[in-house]
Amino acid sequence: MKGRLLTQSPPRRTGISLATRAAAVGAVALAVASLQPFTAHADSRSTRVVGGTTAAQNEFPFMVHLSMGCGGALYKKDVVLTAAHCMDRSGPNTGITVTAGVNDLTSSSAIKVKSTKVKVATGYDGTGKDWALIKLARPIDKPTLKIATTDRYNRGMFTIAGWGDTREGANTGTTKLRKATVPFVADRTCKRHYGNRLVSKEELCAGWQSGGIDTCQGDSGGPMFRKDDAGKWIQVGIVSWGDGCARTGVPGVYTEVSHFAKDIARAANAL
Ligand code: 4AZ
Repeated sequence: MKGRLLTQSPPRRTGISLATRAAAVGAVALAVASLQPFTAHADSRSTRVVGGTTAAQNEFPFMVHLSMGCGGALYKKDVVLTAAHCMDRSGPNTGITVTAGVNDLTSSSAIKVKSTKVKVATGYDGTGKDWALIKLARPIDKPTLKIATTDRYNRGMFTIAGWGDTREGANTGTTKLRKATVPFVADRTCKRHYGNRLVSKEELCAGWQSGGIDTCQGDSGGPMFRKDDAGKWIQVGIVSWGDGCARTGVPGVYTEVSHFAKDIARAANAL
């Protein structure tokens, strides 16, 4: 068991929900309040926020669940991109079971594949650089999720998905994959709450000023994504941390994937 959201506080983080939680399965908090973005997003709210709904089967076919209670996304057919804080260390690792191909983790049609190796971001120490790759024992025949290689998609509305808690402190996770929509929050705005705990070059924030919709414990490692200009899903974030879940004025913090895109590509080729 590992992970900031699961069992341990990382060095220098003081986030409440990161503190001392027992293992739980990921999810999306969805107490739906009156939604307001931190900055004007005009009409987006009624039409795009579907906060806290169950995802449709095959809606996010790149989405995977990890046995220690984290999420992830298929970066290659045999490589999962997740959060460093969900992993113990780099090296051989046959102890992770990756579940794919289903919304319902209890489904008998779930594809389950073991890990063979883990690569944690070089220099990861609990602050920033929260990404890791898992090599799988065999490829999974599902679509991969491409990652953002420039910052052009670090804006707008994002989809979050996971099997984590549906409210802060629940510690249960969910059996069925849930999804929600959250708007980008600028670093400067995010720092109103987090101050210099936010590593702004390496992290990006998302959430509604009014709270109510967010990732939560057990969603860690899962992707935050949006459509690119061609209408294809593209990953912009990795669920990383936050102070609690879905609190008013407290965005979720995500690894800024575009900042690490080259490192991730290199590491995947070397896995
Ligand atoms: C966690 O503990 C966690 N609200 C994940 C995301 C957020 C907070 C906590 C963001 O895994």
